[in-house]
Amino acid sequence: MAGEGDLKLLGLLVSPFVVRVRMALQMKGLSYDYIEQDVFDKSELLLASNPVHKKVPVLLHNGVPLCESQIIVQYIDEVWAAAEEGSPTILPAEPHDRAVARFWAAYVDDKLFPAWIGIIKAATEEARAEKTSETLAVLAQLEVALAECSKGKAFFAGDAIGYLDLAVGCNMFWLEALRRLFGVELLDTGKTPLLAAWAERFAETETATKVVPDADSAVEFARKLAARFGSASPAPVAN
Ligand SMILES: N[C@@H](CCC(=O)N[C@@H](CS)C(=O)NCC(=O)O)C(=O)O
Repeated sequence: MAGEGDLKLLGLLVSPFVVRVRMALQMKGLSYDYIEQDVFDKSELLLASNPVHKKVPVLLHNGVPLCESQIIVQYIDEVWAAAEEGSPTILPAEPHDRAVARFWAAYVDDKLFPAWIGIIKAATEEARAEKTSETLAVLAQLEVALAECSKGKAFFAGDAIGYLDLAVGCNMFWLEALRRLFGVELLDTGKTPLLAAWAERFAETETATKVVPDADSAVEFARKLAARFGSASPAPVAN
């Protein structure tokens, strides 16, 4: 697409936060240079671009860094708002719907990510079971949010994916990785039928198929993380 200026994304392929931003860039049809980072040995560019948190993603727009995935997605949506014909909007048009989408996206980052990453980092099987229950409780809450936000349509945002779909959806390949690693069934068609069906539809969207990495790469990264955190050994891998 013409006119976007120079875009560079500092990322980590398996980071849900990076996947979120890549999905937003994909939705807007923006091209960018992707620069993979080693989060265990941070580059000078990353440290200089995100001196406060020192985390990925960082979007460099004409050399100016933007940090925090939700803020970056909102920035992308604002800067390239209907800039090109046919480019979708990511946040809802109505202020109340925008506020609700932001509320649940904040909930996802506050509750869902810490719960499922805790399954990997758990030092004991008891701690892992606790984090599994915590993840299931958050997903049950998101089942209610999906029913309310979608109003019976296919996605949180309605007929097409939007802000909250990206916020939740970027975590889904990790839930599959956790199933393969620990045998935990987190997306249960019995317990959260709407969310399970939504996750299948989301995975089939062009945005997800173009951007979301394979769960195997998350499995591999999780093994590295578990070794670093001295976590309890993973159960035999379930395929
Ligand atoms: N709230 C941040 C979270 C970003 C984040 O946690 N990134 C991780 C990778 S998934 C990272 O860079 N970790 C490096 C570190 O913690 O030192 C966002 O939404 O962008």
